[in-house]
Amino acid sequence: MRSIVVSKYKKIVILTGAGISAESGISTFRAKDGLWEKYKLEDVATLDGYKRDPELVLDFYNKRRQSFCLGTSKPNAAHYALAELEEKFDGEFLLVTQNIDNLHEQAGSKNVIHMHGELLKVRCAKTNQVIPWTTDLTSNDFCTCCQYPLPLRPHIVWFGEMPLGLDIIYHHLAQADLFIAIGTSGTVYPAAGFVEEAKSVGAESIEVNLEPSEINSHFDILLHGKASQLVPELVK
Ligand code: BJW
Repeated sequence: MRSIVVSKYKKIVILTGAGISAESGISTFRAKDGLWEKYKLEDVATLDGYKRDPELVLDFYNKRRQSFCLGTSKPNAAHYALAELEEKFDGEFLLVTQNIDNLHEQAGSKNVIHMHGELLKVRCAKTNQVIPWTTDLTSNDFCTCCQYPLPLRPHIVWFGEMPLGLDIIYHHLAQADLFIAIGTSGTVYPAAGFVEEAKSVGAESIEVNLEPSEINSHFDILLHGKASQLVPELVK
């Protein structure tokens, strides 16, 4: 496989999804043995689900916080290759991840937007004040920013909620000359629409995924296989 000539580009936007962390031992969502086979999406990834059964939702995120961020999950070669690319690239570089783990940061990436939130943060349901958080979250944990404290909720973007950092993301997409999507099925919007935004301003687009995504026809170049092998080869 030929690698990209990085010096050809001035503004790179990279989008990552669950597939980039799969080889670090983190389950994806839509695989046969993925998270949505074990949990009902509407129970654990919606505000209604959280209101119905907060304990179930807190437990879902507590377990994942312990194992992905504070446990044995470590970045793989794809995470490290993106951190090295950012380090050596002279132009503007933005890494947008849909993942809530911190493996990009552990690998050394700097300019990262977690558009679906982060496991290592919680927020006040009333003021949206965000607080770093490393322990289990319980329904007895209250924020201290309100006059009448409310329970803290996971800092996660559930279905029907507005993803984070969209202004910055669309600003970068509007100027991008290279867009790469890695390890994402292309089923969840608005992230699945980013490739069309980038293409509309003439950016080159590359998909790196185990299999063709739902939106593969929008990409100029398709690379199908494991991220840990393809990403280091692509950006070396
Ligand atoms: C490998 C690999 C290896 C494996 N190497 N690859 C109808 C039409 C359009 C939109 C909507 C609609 N109805 C509702 C909507 C909106 C909705 C939506 O998109 N729904 C769809 C299901 C249709 N979206 C929202 O509600 C979002 N908010 C929103 O739209 O706000 C309004 C708005 C309006 C206008 C502009 C902007 C905004 C919020 C979405 C929140 C998503 N939340 C979740 C859960 C929270 C986080 C968590 O608990 O972890 O985020 S859902 C889940 O899916 C998670 C992920 O970030 C997200 C994406 O999944 P991802 O990363 O693609 O994972 P998979 O498993 O699907 O795919 C992994 C891929 O990797 C596979 O293809 C594998 O092959 C591959 N792979 N191993 C390389 N080793």
